[in-house]
Amino acid sequence: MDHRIRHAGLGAKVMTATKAAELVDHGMTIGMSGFTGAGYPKAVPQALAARMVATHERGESFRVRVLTGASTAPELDGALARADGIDLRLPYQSDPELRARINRGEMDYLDIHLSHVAQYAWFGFFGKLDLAVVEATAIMPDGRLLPSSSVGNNKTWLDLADKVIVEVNHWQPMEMEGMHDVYYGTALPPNRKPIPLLKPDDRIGEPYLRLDPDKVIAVVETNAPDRNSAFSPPDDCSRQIAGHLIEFFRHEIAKGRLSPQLLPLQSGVGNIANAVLGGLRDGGFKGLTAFTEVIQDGMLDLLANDVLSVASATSFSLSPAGIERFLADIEFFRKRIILRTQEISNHPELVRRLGCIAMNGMVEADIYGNINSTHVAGTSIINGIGGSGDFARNGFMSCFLTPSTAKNGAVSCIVPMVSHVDHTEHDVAVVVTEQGLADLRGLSPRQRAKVVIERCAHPDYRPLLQDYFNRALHDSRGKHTPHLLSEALAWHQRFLETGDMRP
Ligand code: 0RQ
Repeated sequence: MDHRIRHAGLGAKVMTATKAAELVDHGMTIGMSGFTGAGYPKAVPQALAARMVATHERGESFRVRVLTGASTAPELDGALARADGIDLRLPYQSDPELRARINRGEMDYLDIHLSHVAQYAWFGFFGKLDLAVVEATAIMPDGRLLPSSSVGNNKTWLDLADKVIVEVNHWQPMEMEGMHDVYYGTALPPNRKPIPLLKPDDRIGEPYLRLDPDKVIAVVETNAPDRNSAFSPPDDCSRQIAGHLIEFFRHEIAKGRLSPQLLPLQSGVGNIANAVLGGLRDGGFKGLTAFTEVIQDGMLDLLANDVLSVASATSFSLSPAGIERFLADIEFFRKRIILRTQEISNHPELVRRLGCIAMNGMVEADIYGNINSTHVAGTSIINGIGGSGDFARNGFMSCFLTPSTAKNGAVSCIVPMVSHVDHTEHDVAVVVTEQGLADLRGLSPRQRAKVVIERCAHPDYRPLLQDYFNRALHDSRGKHTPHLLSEALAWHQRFLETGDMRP
């Protein structure tokens, strides 16, 4: 028996992905592993997609409902979307093929807070979970799973599903053993108890996922890397955004509102987030912690340089260079990284208790501080809200970051009214662009509009925003949040009609 499948009964269930995919039926609701391109099943979804295509060619339907942790990769979301095999998908996604189908209205997509997914599944809000397809690094002698590069919602899928397919991926390093912390103390209302986590590095659970071996209908072996998307080095704009934020942190330390160790950091994905992390390193910060969702390259760097002492998350999202670095020093990183279920990594109770500093990208902000993180022109989704809302509402302070313009200047990311709201004005403390930083704490709507326009808008759009605001101050019927309703969304309409927000 292979050393990674140490349970005799489960060793007897090893089969090919094609055979395993034959056990999946049309109409099933399936919980799959995977979070930001890490730890997703690599073989069964592709075999399933092939079956779907063949079934559709016979004129029969074959579609399933797919629940994951967050985004996956071409082998899962891409393959199933191309096969027209997804009826409903939730939550966060980032696959171009899947996104195109969602935006053409060919399938349903449910964009919900990442911390809500597990509890909604337990509440029964998604119906019965027929099947779990979960990647693991190994199967332990007692049948428990050594998780792989993400934990996500795997605990919930394994507990709730009627049947389970395990993919054991030989590419995932065995040295990750001991890095995970799976908490089994969550109960349902009204029987919930406080979660006993007081510091980002507290371990409150077990390093393995429990699994009832009798539910397992197939074990499939793979040897395939995670998505591992490359990062481009931070550009000037990202570095300027990072610079404004770090200057602001220093100001807050000087004012005594933050200590030199700041508070546990939550950092979104992407190049701006990486630039902020790089800025903290270059700025001489030490002894910081992270309580976040995703460990990306910048976090490894901070851990290696002792800027960060510990990082708690639910998943990796590393570039090929980041993976090499992680593997080369895995003993070091295992002591400093804790991977938890996403209901714990993003838990509102913990985010509030620890006082996380939330830093996330956005699509656009309006002059009053409402944030759109997900939609272009109000109707086409990009990725989804992810965990940004879990941290924005509950953290110590919520910062949203974006270049001031998009599409080569044809779009202003500061607008009179956002075309879609993910984070309301009540959840937003700080807005940052390369132009500057708007500190919205304690400001009324009219005060906020003034600083957002002055500090964050691009000079091409600043006079237009100022003109809108001045006229709204004069002509708006209500003067608390002044708007010209017939004009508030006109910039988006102009972009749709002319490809440019400027008149
Ligand atoms: O599209 O590539 O076609 O040109 O949006 O924008 O500038 O590459 O920025 O990669 O940081 O993503 C909000 C999408 C930003 C991300 C978002 C277009 C732009 C480009 C991407 P193109 P950039 P980023 C942790 C927390 C929500 C989830 C979250 C996100 C594309 O940060 O998904 O925060 N956030 N999770 O051209 C039209 C505008 C635009 C615009 C940008 N105003 N109008 N298009 N774009 N601004 C992670 C998890 O939760 C898992």
